[in-house]
Amino acid sequence: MQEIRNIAIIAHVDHGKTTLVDKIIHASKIFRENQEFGDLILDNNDLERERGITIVSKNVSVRYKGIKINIIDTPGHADFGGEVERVLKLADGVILLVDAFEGPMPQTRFVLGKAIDLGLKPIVIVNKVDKENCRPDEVHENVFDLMFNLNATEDQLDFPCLYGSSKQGWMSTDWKVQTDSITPLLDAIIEFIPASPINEGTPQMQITSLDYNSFVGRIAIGRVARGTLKEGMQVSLCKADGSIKKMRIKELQVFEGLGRVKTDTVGCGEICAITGLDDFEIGDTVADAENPEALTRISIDEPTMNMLFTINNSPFFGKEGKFVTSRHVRERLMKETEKNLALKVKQGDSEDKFIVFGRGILHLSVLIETMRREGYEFQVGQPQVLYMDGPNGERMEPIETLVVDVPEETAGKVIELATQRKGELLIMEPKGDLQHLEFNIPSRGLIGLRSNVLTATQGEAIMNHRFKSYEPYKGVIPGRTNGSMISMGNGPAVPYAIDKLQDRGVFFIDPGEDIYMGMVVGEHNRQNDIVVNLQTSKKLTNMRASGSDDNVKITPKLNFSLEECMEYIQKDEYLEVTPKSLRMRKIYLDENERKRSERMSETNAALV
Ligand SMILES: Nc1nc2c(ncn2[C@@H]2O[C@H](COP(=O)(O)OP(=O)(O)OP(=O)(O)O)[C@@H](O)[C@H]2O)c(=O)[nH]1
Ligand SMILES: [Mg+2]
Repeated sequence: MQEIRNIAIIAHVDHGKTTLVDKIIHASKIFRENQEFGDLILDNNDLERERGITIVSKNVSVRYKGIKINIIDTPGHADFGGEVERVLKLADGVILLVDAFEGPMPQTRFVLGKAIDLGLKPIVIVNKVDKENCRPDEVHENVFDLMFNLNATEDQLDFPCLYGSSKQGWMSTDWKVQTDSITPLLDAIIEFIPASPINEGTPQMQITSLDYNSFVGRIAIGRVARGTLKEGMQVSLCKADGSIKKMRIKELQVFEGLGRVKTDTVGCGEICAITGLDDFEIGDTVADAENPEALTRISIDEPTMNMLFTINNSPFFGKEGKFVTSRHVRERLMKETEKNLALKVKQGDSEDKFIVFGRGILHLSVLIETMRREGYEFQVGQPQVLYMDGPNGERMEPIETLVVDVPEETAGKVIELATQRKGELLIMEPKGDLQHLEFNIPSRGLIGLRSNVLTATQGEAIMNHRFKSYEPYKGVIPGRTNGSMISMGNGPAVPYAIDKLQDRGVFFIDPGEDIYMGMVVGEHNRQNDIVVNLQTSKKLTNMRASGSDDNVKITPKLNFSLEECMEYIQKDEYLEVTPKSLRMRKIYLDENERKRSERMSETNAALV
């Protein structure tokens, strides 16, 4: 039987996982002359390419010295951490990549902790040693300390360590001795990662991820934990509620190179894809037809944030989107929950409102961006963190670890900003020529913090955070300090009118852009909201205009990304999302209605 090594590559975001997998695939060409590879880009969906991050984990497979190595590339961003936890179930060992300058970061700690708890053997790679100012030996030591603190076993602490550059395509046991290939890594995998165990008995496979193909429908992916699976075989599907369904395996595939190939038998230890199973969920076990035994279900991280999704009811409704009704939005959201496990959807207080729960801003923004690219048009509300009741009925809120690496001169400003938002400074130490700061901070406080920190540090700060735990409520955090400029009327914004209001704040719209009453067109430089008239043209007078009047100089608009808009909007505002535009608006477009609703909530507050 084919000897197999199943290995997952884990790391903090951007430490070079996907680049390394790329290089492994390229190197494997040398070992199998007849295989054809194009220029490989593993981050293959549009959003992944544009953002340069991995969103969903992917499997590839190479052969080296007669052994099949299944490699799982995982996402490094904290919002997709649940994905990593799941796919670690497919692996017998992990490659932990750590940036030779940055060292272990919050997500390194999280993914490594999970791998250690699962008893997986790690190989450590100190990556990016080609970078100037890197500190590989120190980083190696930091990794050891981290593992020790995470209660690694003797065997895990005795990890092999390689140094190298994924980008330049080399690995070595000594960072000062550059090699010309990544074969030292492949050798280490074969030597140190245990072969996938062969368990005899009736078949068992837990479904850990899924794929979709319009010809065959949903495809279940997992590792055979016991026995053998065969094409055409009758199996039982053990579901979450304890029920068991009989079904038949239509087709089996295993991973080979960048794709999958059809096969008739899959032995124990191999990762495979099954078609023909319908109505399965991630976590279900494919088991023996006669004597089904379910494997322990995978626990998924609970959401920490939610957002209202609703149909677009702005005056521009239906102008730019293809799918606009509440039925469209509902069906799309429900479909997403099938594969996006950390995501939950609940019906809101009316037919056209949905509360979507996720793991963070990026988790939700990837969904929003995907939907708008598919042609959906809808609105979202201000992101809300999820509170919980503590053991004594007290209010508990999500707290995160925030890490900021920043040039020394601006460290003070970052500390000030974080402290204003109830951040608690835990660590402050030099790291190369940067200051390394670590805080505990409420998730609430993080919303909108990134843009403030980047402004305060001229874009020099590197900021990362990850959920830590629920802790007692830390008290009120002051919100955005600036009010909104709100359009009074409908129609294109007249350049002259914008020009006249430039000293009142910054605009989010271009001159001539079509706007509507109640739309947020800019940020007021004071705390309160103001209503502005952008449809007025210059008054015609008998006085001769001085020449300069006609050459209106308008500061370019402030262009917010989707995440910036999500973090910017206030409680009484919506973000209108269409395939073409992002517009911020007041929930009540009419000023009088806004005032009435404000008075109502004040009265309610007074009554409580
Ligand atoms: N200098 C240097 N840059 C590298 C090296 N490896 C990767 N990079 C760069 O680091 C960036 C991130 O690389 P990726 O391979 O996408 O990182 P990743 O770990 O897959 O990131 P996520 O999937 O988002 O967690 C890219 O710009 C790479 O070119 C390296 O060895 N040296
Ligand atoms: Mg990646």
